[in-house]
Amino acid sequence: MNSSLSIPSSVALVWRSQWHALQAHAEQLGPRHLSELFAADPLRGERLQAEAAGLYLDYSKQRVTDETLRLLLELAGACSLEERIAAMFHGDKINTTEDRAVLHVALRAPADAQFCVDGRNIVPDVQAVLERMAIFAESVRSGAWTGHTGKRVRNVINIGIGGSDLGPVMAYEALRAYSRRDLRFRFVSNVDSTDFVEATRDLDPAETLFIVCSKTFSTLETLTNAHAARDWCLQALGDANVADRRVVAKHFVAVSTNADGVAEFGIDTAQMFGFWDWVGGRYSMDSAIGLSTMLAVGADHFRSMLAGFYAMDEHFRTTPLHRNLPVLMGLLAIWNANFLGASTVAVLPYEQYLKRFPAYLQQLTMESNGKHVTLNGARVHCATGPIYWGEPGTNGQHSFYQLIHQGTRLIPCDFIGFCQALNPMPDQHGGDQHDLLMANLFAQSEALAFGKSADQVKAEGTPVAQVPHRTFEGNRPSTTLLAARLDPYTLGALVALYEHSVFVQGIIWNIDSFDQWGVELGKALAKRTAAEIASGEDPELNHDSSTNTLIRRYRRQRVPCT
Ligand code: G6Q
Repeated sequence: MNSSLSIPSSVALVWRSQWHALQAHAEQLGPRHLSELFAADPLRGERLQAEAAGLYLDYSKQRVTDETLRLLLELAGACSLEERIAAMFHGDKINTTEDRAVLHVALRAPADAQFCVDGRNIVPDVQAVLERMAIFAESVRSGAWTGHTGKRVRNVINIGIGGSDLGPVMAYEALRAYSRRDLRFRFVSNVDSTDFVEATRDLDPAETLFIVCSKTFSTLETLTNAHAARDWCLQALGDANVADRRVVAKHFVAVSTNADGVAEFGIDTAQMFGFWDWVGGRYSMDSAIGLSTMLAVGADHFRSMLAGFYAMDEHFRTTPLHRNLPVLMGLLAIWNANFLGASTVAVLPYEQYLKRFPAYLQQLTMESNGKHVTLNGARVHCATGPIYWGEPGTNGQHSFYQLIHQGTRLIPCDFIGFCQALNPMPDQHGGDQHDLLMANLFAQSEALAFGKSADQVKAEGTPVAQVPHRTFEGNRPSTTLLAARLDPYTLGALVALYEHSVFVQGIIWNIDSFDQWGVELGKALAKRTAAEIASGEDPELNHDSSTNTLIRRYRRQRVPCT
């Protein structure tokens, strides 16, 4: 059953030969420019595309030929990609280091689907939580749910960090156009108290609801902020005659897998929305962790987002690899990272509502694939997990695009655009502002691919000394994702596309894309250092000399709060 747990040596051998074939192919292809590839195949832009769940993927501006794709697909075959996709959907424990199934796909499956963990269908549990979320969301949105003093909720603050924050804040921003404008949403994640203070300073506690999101309910930042929130509420609303828990009951709900931790904090578990250990934090925005999203956009839009996720899941599960969007995106990422030497990917959404999408993707991609050992515990043979970063267009064009166009590094780009504006506006010339936005997207990917030759620059009458400075080599690869409109369905499909693309890359590298021991390390280290900083006595410090000196210096200059 667990075909996914390690690569049998016969497969590893085939894999190695495919890898070498790709290396040889990359050397051969090296000198060929995208201009040449397009000239040789006038239909390239129409051919190298795929479409699913409302997303159109144009990968013709990637530096690939049909042979590249054939070899990449062979590599995928050698890695048993299809079997491993099946293993994930089957509920096999493919997160081997944590001995867990990886079933975020069950979160968006229809009610009559079946996903089993340890022989038990988990879909009814998922649906039950969704139902409870919908009832709660409706009661808040309608004003039926009131705070301790009887005022209706006007402010919702999500407290969480990492996977319990980045998904919710990204989704809220992305779907703002569909959100209730009479509800204010804020997100507190950082243990820096400024985050909490700034998020609450202009709010009335009597109108504020906190959603404490923590899978483990033991994360330092989240518990610290949750305690600060409780104090903030009780200071304003606590009453000697009323037990604090009655205030907490009206102003706090929790999302967690840890019922004991939630109860210990003082939130009645009847006000807890559960999820499960087979949902990784960074794959959880469509679980109860998305409660703030549902409060903002309502249960119907949330369901529509789940439908978009599901459409992409089904596409990923059933479509032949050569037409499969996440597979193509994943394999192209491998090609760029391992055979063309790119160490980063720029994500460039031409949609202001997606302004937090690059930050969200940073966690999804880098926490998943920033690994240096294989499933078998051996050191990986090649670069893994490229660095994801980005900004919405057109802002980035006026800052870092310079380096992408004319720098010395190869930076593959993912352009994301929509055919319809959510806030259409004419420009000052009577045109359409959205057309300007999209013209920029198309022009950028074109300029990156084809550049501007020295001859073209000279022909414009440019002084000779300036010609090298104004020349653009081009041959910078990019992918363009185009959809009709940013709506909940499309957002779901887009996120699922990247989730599965990350999975595909992890399979090729044979790493565990679903653990995060690097994050766990940080959680443990900070606890020890915090105790040393707070110590009344001069603590005995046993770190390295740099860390010891920094802690001592900090202890001398800090002004403890009273
Ligand atoms: C995500 C990671 C990590 C996690 C946070 C918060 O995949 O595991 O980012 O989401 O550390 O953890 P809790 O939800 O347990 O507070």
